[in-house]
Amino acid sequence: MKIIAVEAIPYAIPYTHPLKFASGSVESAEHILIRIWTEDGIVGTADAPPRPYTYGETQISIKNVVEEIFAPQIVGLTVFDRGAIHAIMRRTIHNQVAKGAVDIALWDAAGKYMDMPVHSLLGGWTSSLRVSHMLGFKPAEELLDEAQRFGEEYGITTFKLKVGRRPIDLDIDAVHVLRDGLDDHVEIYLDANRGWTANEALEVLRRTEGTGLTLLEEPCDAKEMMSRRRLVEKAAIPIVGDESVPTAGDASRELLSGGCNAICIKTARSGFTEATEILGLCTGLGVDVTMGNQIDTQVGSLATVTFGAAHEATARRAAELSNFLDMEDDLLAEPLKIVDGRISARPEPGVGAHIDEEKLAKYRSDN
Ligand code: MUC
Ligand code: MG
Repeated sequence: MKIIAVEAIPYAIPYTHPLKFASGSVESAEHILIRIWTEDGIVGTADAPPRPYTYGETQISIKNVVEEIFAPQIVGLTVFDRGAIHAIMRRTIHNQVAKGAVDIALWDAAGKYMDMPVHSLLGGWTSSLRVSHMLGFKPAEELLDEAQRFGEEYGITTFKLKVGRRPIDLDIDAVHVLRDGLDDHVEIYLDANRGWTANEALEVLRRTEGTGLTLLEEPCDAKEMMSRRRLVEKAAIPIVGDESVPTAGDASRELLSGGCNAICIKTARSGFTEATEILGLCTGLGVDVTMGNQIDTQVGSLATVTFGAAHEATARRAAELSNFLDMEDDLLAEPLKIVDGRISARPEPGVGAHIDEEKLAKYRSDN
C-alpha cells in the first residue's frame, strides 16, 4: 500500500477538430499523466489537463508542483492516507488540476487494493451516463451539421453550445438555427465562459425565449457581483457556475451570494474527494449539478463517468463526455465507447484506465 513514486509525465496528442470557446481554444491535448506507484506494483492513474486561461496552471506548472512539492511529501505514505495527502496539498494554494489528478490516482489505486470499482465505492448509483456533446465556435450551419451527425452516429440528444461571442447576434442566430433544425426533444444549453456582460446575457435570454434552453453556464465574470446577481434573479433558467467554483468553498460563496444557482462539477479540477464535498453542498442546498468536461481525454472522461454514475444527482442530467472524439488518439488501451448516447463506467477494480504503454511512449514529450 505504501507509495514509492509519483510520476508526472507530459504528453501531447493533437486534436483533429480543435475546440474554440470564449476564454480560449485547444488544438493539442498537452496534458500530464499522473501515476502513483506502490510497493506492491499497484499503480493509480489520472489525467491532468492544464487550462491556463481558467485556473492559471500550465503543463510545466502541474509537472513541477506534483514532482517537486507533492511527491517528496507523499512518498512513504499509503494510498489510503488520502486525508493526510490532501492536508499536504492544501499547504500549496490553487493548483486545482494537479491536486485533482493526484486525488483520482489515489482513489484508483485504493479501488485496486480493495478489488472494487471506484464508481461502486463512491456511491454505485448506476453504471452509465447520458452524454452531452459540446459545440465550439463555428458558423451556425456547421454547428447544426455537427449536432445532427453526433445525433445520428452516437445517439446524443443533448448539446452544450459554446457562446460568449460578440456581436451577440452570432450566438442568438446559432441558438435559433439549432432549435429549428433539431428535433423538439433535443436539449440545448449554453456556456459563455465569461464572454459576455450580465446585460448582454439578459438580452440573449430575452431574444432566445421560446427556444427551450435549459441552462446558462458562466455567462459573465462572477466577480462582477451586482450584475451577476441581477442576472441570476431575473433568468428563468438556472445560471450555472463553472470556472467560478473550482472548490467547495467557491461553490458555497457563489451559491450563497446569489452568483449562480446550479453548479458544474468537474473531476479534473476537484478530484473525487472535493467533487464529493461540492455535490453534498449542492444536494443539501437543493441546487442542480451538471458533470462538466475540461476538454478531457478518454482517461479524464472515464474519471468523470466514474464519479457521475456513482450518484443520483450527477446521473440525472447528460454529462459532458464527448470531447475525446475530436482527438487524433488517446492513451487509454481500451477506447471509451458511446452506445445509444451513453458511456459506461468500468466494472473492473479502480477507475479502469489502463494505459497503452506504446502510445504513451509515442506521445510523451519528455524523451
Ligand atoms: C467548459 O465547460 O467551460 C473550456 C475550458 C475549460 O476549462 O473547460 C471547457 C469547457
Ligand atoms: Mg463551462
